[in-house]
This record gives sequence, structure tokens and C-alpha cells, in this order.
Amino acid sequence: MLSEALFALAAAQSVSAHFKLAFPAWRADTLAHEDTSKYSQWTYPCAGVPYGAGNVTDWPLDGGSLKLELHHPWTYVFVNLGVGGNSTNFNVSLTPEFWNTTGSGTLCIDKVPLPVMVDDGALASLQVVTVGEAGSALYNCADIRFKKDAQAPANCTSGGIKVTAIREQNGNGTTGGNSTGGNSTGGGDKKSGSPGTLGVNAVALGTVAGLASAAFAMGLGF
Ligand SMILES: [Cu+2]
Repeated sequence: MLSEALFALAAAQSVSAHFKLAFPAWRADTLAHEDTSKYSQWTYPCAGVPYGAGNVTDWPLDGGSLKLELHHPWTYVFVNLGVGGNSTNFNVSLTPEFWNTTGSGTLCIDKVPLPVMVDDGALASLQVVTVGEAGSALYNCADIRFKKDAQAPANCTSGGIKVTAIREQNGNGTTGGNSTGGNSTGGGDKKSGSPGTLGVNAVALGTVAGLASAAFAMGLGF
């Protein structure tokens, strides 16, 4: 009896753990399949879910919304893009300043800027990676199609999550000085020596339902 109760508790915890990629829609519900071990979020690059297993969501040409449900006390979040259908090479980082999130709840970013040019109608996949205290990573992927007229999710609000953008050492993130969001004209080379200057992503994060503490730490070894 006791062992059954403990097992049930452990199972319940494993289901509520890890994270959900709510928008764009993930390839498959990897939380629901956790117990059957059909998919595992521990599996690189996409939790064991093949390309095309789920929906293809339209996403704007210059970047779009990202909505996650986070369940751990804290996690680092990275978002990568693989261009093309069935890409397994997620070599475009959408988070040159990765996100340090704390709390359990919903994180919705209005616009994750796209650092590359894409054609209308081009296929791609997003890979969301979360890294916890053990240094091991969890993965979920969403298949997208870049469209000029892509619809934003109906409701992009965050709750329960505090997020900070962390500047990676030697990262090549654009360091704009202004807050026009996504179209930095601050230009050139202000990578160092300007603490307090928010990069494009940090500006975007600042729009998260007033919950964002817009700050970043320089040179965090990772
Ligand atoms: Cu977990």
C-alpha cells in the first residue's frame, strides 16, 4: 500500500515536472507520454519526437511569440532555430542572452526576434532547451512555417515566472542602446563596457507582463 502510494506520488510529480511548449504548438505532448517512455524530454534534440509529428504553426518573418509552462523552481532557457523542413541542425540562436527564469507558471514572450532573413513560406523548427542545476538539459521542438500574416497567440501573458536575460560571455548579441525593440540602431560594437545597456532580447523580455526584472549579468561562466 505504502509503496503504491509512493509510486503514485512519484508518477504525479514526474508528470507535473519538466516543461510544456504551448506556443508554437510542440510536435507532441511529451509530458503526457512521459510515463509510457514513448518520448523523453531528456532526449536531444527534440525529446525523441520526429519532424512532422504534430502541427505546423505559422510564425512571423521577423520572429514571433513563445509560450512555455515551466514547472521547476528555476531553469535557464535557450531557444534555437533549425531552418528548413526536418532540420536537425539547430544552429541559429534566438537567445544570445539566454533567460534565467525562476518560479513555476507561464512564460510568454511577445516577440522573440529572428536574427536571420527567411522567406515567406519557409519551413523551420524551434528547439527550446531548459537547463537545470545538474547541467542536464530538457528539450522540446515545434515545427513552424514563416508567414507574413502569421497570427499571434490569443493570449500571451505571463504569470508566476520571473525572468532575467543573461549575457553570454563573448556572445555576439546585438547591443542596442535604444528601446525600440527588435530594431536596434545602436549599432556597431558596444559589446563591452556598457553595463546597464539592455540588448534587444532584454528589451523584449521587459514587456513580459511587468514581471520581468530587466537586468543581465555580464560574463557568467556557463
Ligand atoms: Cu522536470
